[in-house]
Amino acid sequence: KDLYDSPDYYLLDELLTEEHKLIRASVREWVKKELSPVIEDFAQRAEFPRYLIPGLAAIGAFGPTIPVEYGGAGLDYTAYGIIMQELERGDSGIRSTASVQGSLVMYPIYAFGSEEQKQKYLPKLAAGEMMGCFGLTEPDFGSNPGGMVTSFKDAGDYVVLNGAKLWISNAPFADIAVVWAKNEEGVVHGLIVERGMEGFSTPETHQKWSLRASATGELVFDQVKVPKANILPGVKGLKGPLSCLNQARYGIAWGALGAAMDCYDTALRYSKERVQFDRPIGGFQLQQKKLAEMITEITKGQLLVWRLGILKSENRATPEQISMAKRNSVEVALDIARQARQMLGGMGITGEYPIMRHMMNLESVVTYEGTHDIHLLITGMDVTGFNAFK
Ligand code: TGC
Ligand code: FAD
Repeated sequence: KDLYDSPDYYLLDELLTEEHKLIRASVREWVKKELSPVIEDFAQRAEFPRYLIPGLAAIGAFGPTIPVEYGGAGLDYTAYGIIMQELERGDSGIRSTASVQGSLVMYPIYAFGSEEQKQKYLPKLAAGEMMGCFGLTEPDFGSNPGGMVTSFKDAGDYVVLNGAKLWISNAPFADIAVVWAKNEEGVVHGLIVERGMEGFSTPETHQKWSLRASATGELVFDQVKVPKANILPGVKGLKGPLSCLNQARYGIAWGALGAAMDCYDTALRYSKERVQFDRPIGGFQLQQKKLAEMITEITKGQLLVWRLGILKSENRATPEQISMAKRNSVEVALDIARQARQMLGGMGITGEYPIMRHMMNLESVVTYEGTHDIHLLITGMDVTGFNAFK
């Protein structure tokens, strides 16, 4: 069996189009040839493999649902999900880079930008000639972004931006940042801040045990003059950044299952090869229980995201449905990573196998884009009508 086949216990391939399968094959091939051979070393060294950016662009990982006229591929959301799944089978950090670029930078420019902004940024972002990051979280406002203190003041042709963002994926190398900040009336707006603007810096965050092959940093704004032409005209209020999160959370719902599949495939293979007490460990009931539960949860998750993809392509997916899928997939993936790691015994803690890396990565995935708890509260509020956040 090919190492890169995905589990398909319920014959879900029959629900995909030929185009979906072709896209999957090409991303899978890229991951197999370009990413998997090097990712462990980059993760161990805590370095982002920047040289892979043109390859990611070439397989259409940046903004696949953005229309062709702006450099995207105009694909449906199932295709987008499949791309994220295959990338995260390789590494959550690399999927993060693609999520941020497509869902959190290209999407807001496409959905809320002026025609000039779309023409100026989108084709370059799609081609990976320009990289972006998304600044919402602040040191004192993570789950509660509405409390943000980063703000800007009107100064004629430009605004003056002050404040700081923390935990920003791609920040250390990004050419532009889509930053969410409050105006003098306390209303949230999106601004495109460009590297090189005076007073704008992006210090890197070090010593992460998770997403080590992804670059994370801060965005610091000290009296940055941002031209008014860089403000996204099409949205105001917290729904601006939150609607970008719907896009990225959707991709993570598929992506985390990719990490889960890689852990499952690895543990399954190992269970057939590793002999203890004169038989393959896969013959012991305790190990079979783990594998049986893994494939059950992967299959349930696949069905959930497949249906969500259809709803999303029809513009009918609610943010609450997306929250449920993001939360479920990441929980499933983390549980599978932990079980799979145990199945490999001592080998499970080494970089010889991808499981421990996935497991550590998933600790970020369960936290960013809305924590596990926040998504539970979103579902809780949806079904009861009571807001338990505040
Ligand atoms: P609330 O009063 O509920 O809502 C404010 C306005 O926003 C609207 N809204 C949404 N719109 C679109 N999509 C959604 N998912 C939306 N959720 C809410 C809402 O209708 C309202 O609109 P309007 O017109 O009435 O003003 O806001 P709240 O302050 O009570 O917060 C709600 C809460 C807690 C659910 C929200 O703040 C939240 O989701 N918090 C989690 C924060 C989060 O997810 N941060 C992620 C940062 S980015 C990131 O992690 C990138 S990782 C990238 C990577 O590497 O992959
Ligand atoms: P907090 O909000 O302080 O939460 C701490 C704990 O309290 C959590 O367990 C949370 O679930 C719980 N909690 C909070 N509120 C409630 C409540 N009402 N009820 C019950 N429990 C609650 N952000 C960006 O803007 N852009 C990025 O590119 C980005 N990339 C990231 C990359 C990495 C590697 C990481 C780790 C984070 C990234 N983030 C990014 C930030 C991420 O979105 C936040 O970490 C996340 O939203 C949680 O915020 P916080 O860390 O401040 O935790």
